[in-house]
Amino acid sequence: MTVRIIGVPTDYGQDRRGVDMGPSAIRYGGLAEALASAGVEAVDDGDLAVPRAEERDPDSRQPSEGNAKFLRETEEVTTALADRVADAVAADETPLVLGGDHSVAIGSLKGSARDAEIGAVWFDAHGDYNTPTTSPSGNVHGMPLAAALGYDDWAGVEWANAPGLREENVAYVGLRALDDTERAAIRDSEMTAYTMSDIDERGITDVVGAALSVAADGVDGVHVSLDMDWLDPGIAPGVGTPVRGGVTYREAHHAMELVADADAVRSMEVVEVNPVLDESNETASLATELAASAFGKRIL
Ligand code: 5AB
Ligand code: MN
Ligand code: MN
Ligand code: MN
Repeated sequence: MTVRIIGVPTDYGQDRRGVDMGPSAIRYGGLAEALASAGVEAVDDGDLAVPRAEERDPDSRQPSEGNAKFLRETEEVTTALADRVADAVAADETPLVLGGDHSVAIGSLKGSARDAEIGAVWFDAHGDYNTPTTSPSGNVHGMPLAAALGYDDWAGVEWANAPGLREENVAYVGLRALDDTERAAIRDSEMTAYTMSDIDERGITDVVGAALSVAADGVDGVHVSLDMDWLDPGIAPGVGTPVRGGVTYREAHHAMELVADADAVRSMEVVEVNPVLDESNETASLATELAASAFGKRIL
């Protein structure tokens, strides 16, 4: 297997500056060595060019697009990313996208779903199912799944949709912080949602196995989206929107080992690492370990 690393140093999707340094921190945290230890060949494409936020206006949005900030920039970045992801998949490689904030998922999903049907497993504390109208913050990192699925008024924003992804093939793992409108929308949707309570009750093995089955059912491959705030902030402090009560170090590794075992990964992203908020780069280096597990690293 060849893994194609694509860095996306963007923070247009959220307010906590610093997440744009994520790709650099993850590489510094030992990504190349971690992937080598998993026995995969990795090719690093470097970073996408992202315009500097200081020169851009957060209000550069169109009225029809509600409160979403930096939508033009997000379109620019995710459209370029989608091409890079689609090229990697077409070359029989597995793209590994390094965020940046979670808005990059719009590009990963579009690229992975180009001329294909895909599913997605969303490892996150959050639902990321807001729209420019329902979002309490206006931050696009809280909206990428709704954008890709064309939910509600995102449907009018054609560039963000990934037609090859259907709600029926999306599974959340580890939810614990939802906005009220978002909760209602997820309940109404055809997505499968496993919360932290489900993990408490059924265990990580059962929940992740079920999520992978939902995502892989009848599709060409699965996109794995790993938001580092999925983990407990005690072990992953370097994120912009930490929420107590996340998965443990062992649960996270085991989940990624199950991802590798499922042998269905078409594309993957690791997002929301913010080195400015991190402690000794531990969140970034944990991200590299989890990527290695997802690509097949084993203890023995
Ligand atoms: B993340 C919140 N729901 O929409 C919003 O880290 C938080 O990509 C979103 O999961 C968190 O602003 C987005 C309050
Ligand atoms: Mn999150
Ligand atoms: Mn997220
Ligand atoms: Mn976040």
